[in-house]
Amino acid sequence: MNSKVQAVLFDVDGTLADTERDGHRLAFNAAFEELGLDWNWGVALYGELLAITGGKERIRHYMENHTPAELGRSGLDGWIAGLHKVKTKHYVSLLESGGIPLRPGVARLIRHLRDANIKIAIATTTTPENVTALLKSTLGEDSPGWFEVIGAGDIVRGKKPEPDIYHWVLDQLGLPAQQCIAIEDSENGLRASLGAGLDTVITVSDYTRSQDFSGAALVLSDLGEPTQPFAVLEGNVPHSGWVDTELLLTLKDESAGSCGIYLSEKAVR
Ligand code: XBP
Ligand code: MG
Repeated sequence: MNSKVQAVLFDVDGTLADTERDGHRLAFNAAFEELGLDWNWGVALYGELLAITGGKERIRHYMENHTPAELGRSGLDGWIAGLHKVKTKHYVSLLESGGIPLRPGVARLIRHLRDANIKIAIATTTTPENVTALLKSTLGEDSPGWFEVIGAGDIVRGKKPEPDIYHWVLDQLGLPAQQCIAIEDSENGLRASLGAGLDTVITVSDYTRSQDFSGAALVLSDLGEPTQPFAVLEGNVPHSGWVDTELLLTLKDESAGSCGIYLSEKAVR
């Protein structure tokens, strides 16, 4: 065992599952409809809006840029919070209907980390209920309890790309960043994890593929499966394969003094 890797911190949206285009976006639109708003966020517009992390912050940003007259509503903060609550209701029910699967390699990696007694944690911008619903619908009722720490939503003041949520999770874990690894899918997420000093593996998603991932330890298509190896988009990996427990345990190479990722013998067989 490598004592230098004590925990893996997972982002949620885009990393555990492709939740944005056919999940959050649809839930926002359903909430707009329920409240009688004639707003509709198409796929391309939503891609632009993703630059703003956090649903409430995204709604406000949309209003500032597309419906500025609406900003004059009295009790604007409360109104946005109410709209966002309706959105969360729709999103959770979409997840509960089994609408969104985990990305390749996610369930397998989580299982391997647990088997290896490496702690797992969540560091996300999304609302806590969304995390619980996604985990339960994909990994089972008891799966939220597998995570040592779940850091989500408004628990910190600054959402990604601010590093606050990663600092909070590390603090709760009682571990230094040097002993942990983050897995992210977006530039905002990477800025946050790097800001907290975490070596970070990126698995790109459709909305994030062309973003700037400089500073990442490795950029992959996904975590890979034995039957569906990852593609390496940036960084040095001796062979294509899949991220597994042993691979992550060797992520930090003390002798190199920098971050490296290697395929274990098991992984390349
Ligand atoms: C992604 C986000 C979230 C979701 C929407 O978070 O920015 O805002 O798009 O969720 P991450 P809420 O990649 O950090 O998981 O509406 O609940 O904010
Ligand atoms: Mg993400």
